[in-house]
Amino acid sequence: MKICVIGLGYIGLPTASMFAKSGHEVVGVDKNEKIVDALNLGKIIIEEDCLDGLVKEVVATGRLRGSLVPEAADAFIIAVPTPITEEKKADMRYVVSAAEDIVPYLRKGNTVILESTSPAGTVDELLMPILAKSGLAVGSELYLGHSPERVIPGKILYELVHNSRIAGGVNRKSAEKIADIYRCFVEGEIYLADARTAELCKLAENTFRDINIAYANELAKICEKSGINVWDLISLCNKHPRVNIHQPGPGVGGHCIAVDPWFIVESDPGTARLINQARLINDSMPEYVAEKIARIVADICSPKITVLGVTYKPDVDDTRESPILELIARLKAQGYSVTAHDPFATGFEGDIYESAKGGDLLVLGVNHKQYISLDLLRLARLMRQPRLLDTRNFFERETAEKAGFTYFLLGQR
Ligand code: SAJ
Repeated sequence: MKICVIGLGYIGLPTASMFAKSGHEVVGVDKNEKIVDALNLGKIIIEEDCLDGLVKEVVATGRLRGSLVPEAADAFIIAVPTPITEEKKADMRYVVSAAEDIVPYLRKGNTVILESTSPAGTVDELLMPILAKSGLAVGSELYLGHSPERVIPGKILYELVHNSRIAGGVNRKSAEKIADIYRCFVEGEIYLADARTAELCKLAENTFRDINIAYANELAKICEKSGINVWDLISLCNKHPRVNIHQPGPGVGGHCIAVDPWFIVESDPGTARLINQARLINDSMPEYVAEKIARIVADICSPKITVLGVTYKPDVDDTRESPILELIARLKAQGYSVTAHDPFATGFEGDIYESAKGGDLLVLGVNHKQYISLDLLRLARLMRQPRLLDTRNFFERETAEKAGFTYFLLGQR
């Protein structure tokens, strides 16, 4: 089978590579020349576990190549971004453009699959009219549907294979065609559904996580007022066989959980009140942490702050919607001198010990694994006022205090 994957980002590229590894001929299409050129050299410009080796292998076999424009194929997979506008509405322009771009190449018997996370109704109301311009009857001559990705950055290749998947079609035949296409590498179950259910399913999964995290963040605020340690509280609550409260933190970032719930709110704002509130609670966290920092350094003249971690979560290079970047912007706006370090994010790789020298507060924003080996004793000695705010319950209070830090924890007074 020849498969054309439109969009070579965090989802499109791994998916294209898995199809190629399974023996299909795959053309990866992207408008970004840098991505296409790198791909044709067997290289990648994003960080994802084991992806570089896989891409190198499938490009070397000739099964995957990059192109700036689509080509005729048996199946087309659209995996382009669906960002959010300032007004918290889904920006569907990349999906529209990808769909328009493939119309001239569509042939009878082709399958078109939308993978990009999209508001419910996108396939039926947005894609179908565009693809119908091919002259093919959608559902009988052209199969169409939505099969959302569910993979977690950092473990994308493992989860592509092992997670279950939903194949949502505009009709049963389309859903079956979609399921058949993914079966070459998906070892999890593939469940058939209609396209609209598949679309909302993806949004509802990420919204579940957003609401759960909002609950944890709200508990953190309650605990800070009442002298309870929220991390101990949640850990004890989670001993209950039917309770699984997520972790609080400085906010929810990334291109999925911080965005997708808004797609539900957008389509039914009057009803989606809990979903809306959860988003607001999670979005309030950078400001909440900035206020806590202001209290911690209130007695220091011209405080110097070093932030550890700027990505949206640990051990990835992605800074999209990162709450830490927002926190840093707020701290700078408050007039503090702020430096930031991150081992993965471009432009933040400097020396932590150098940045902390003469500083007053270290803020652990992202719990990257490699921060475990930080020499806290050395850091404390280098600083003017060794204070540490841990937003992730990453360090042990006792260890930090022994090293000479005054330790502050998000979710505890
Ligand atoms: N976070 C918390 N507390 C937690 C868990 C996460 O504050 O207990 C924060 C993280 O620090 C991060 C944000 O939430 O800023 C999102 O991180 P994540 O690890 O929860 O999720 P993503 O965005 O990397 O991936 C999610 C996953 N969805 C679910 O787990 C329901 C993944 O399976 C989806 O495929 C992905 O979104 C996507 O592409 O939609």
